[in-house]
Amino acid sequence: MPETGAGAMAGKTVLVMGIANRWSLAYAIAQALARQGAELVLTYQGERVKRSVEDLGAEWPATRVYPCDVSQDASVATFFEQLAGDLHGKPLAGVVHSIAFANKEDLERPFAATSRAGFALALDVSAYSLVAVARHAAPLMMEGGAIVTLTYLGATRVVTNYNVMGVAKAALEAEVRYLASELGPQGIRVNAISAGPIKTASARAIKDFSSILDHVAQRAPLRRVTDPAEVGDTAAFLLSDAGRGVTGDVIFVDSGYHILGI
Ligand code: 0WD
Repeated sequence: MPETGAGAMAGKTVLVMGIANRWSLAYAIAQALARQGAELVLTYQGERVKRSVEDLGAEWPATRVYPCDVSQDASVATFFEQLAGDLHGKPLAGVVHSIAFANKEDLERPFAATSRAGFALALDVSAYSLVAVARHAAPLMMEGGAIVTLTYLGATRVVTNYNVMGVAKAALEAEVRYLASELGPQGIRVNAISAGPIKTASARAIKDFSSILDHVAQRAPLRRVTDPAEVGDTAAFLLSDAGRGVTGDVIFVDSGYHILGI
């Protein structure tokens, strides 16, 4: 059943990066955007997920799908060149960056054991990629718009086993502020959504992830874990005109868990 219709995003083109499968947060965001009438551009990392992203994209009419591996400068440059050509001068209104990666062993062993290479890889894919994407996307956002990335509480608090990914998310959140300051004069807003823990392929790489889910369900003010659709709706809000006054910020969509002390 196609989820399109006139809505807050009607006539707007939004790039969504980071769908791997139907459990991906990027997929929930794409669904929310499509429901509000956005035309979607999806990217996939490589051949491993190509089919799955193409199949998911086929649910929405006029969706364009391209490969883009954010760890490769040439892949990022080629993708944005192709996109610019295919849009024929139509502006890009929004970008969703929903991408992260760290070696599994770095999410299991003591943080102090993180290797130089593992640190560089996690920061490159999970944090630097937003800088590269914003640099290429901004010239296509001629009428302004919004960029949204995904972060987690582990950026500012110690979350067991989140380790180097917490450091990458801290860098990502700082990037949100620097990019918001730099791109604001062009009418481009930049924000992060700090999502509560959700069972996705990436999350399963974190050791003892299910005990984190149980803890949140028992303790969060709303006494439940985060539903991906809640993240989707908040992203759609930030990308729409309704979010026009919000930039450089981290919005928590986590059942309120982050307010808790003891
Ligand atoms: O609990 C969670 N699931 C939370 C996730 C809580 C708070 C934040 N997040 C964040 C993640 O850190 C990430 O930034 O949300 C974002 C999306 O993650 P996800 O939806 O939980 O996980 P997943 O479905 O795995 O999507 C992440 C995708 C990769 O998936 P796989 O499973 O194939 O590694 O990031 C993509 C890839 O599709 N990705 C890349 N894309 C382009 N180039 C690259 C790359 N080099 N590396 C990973």
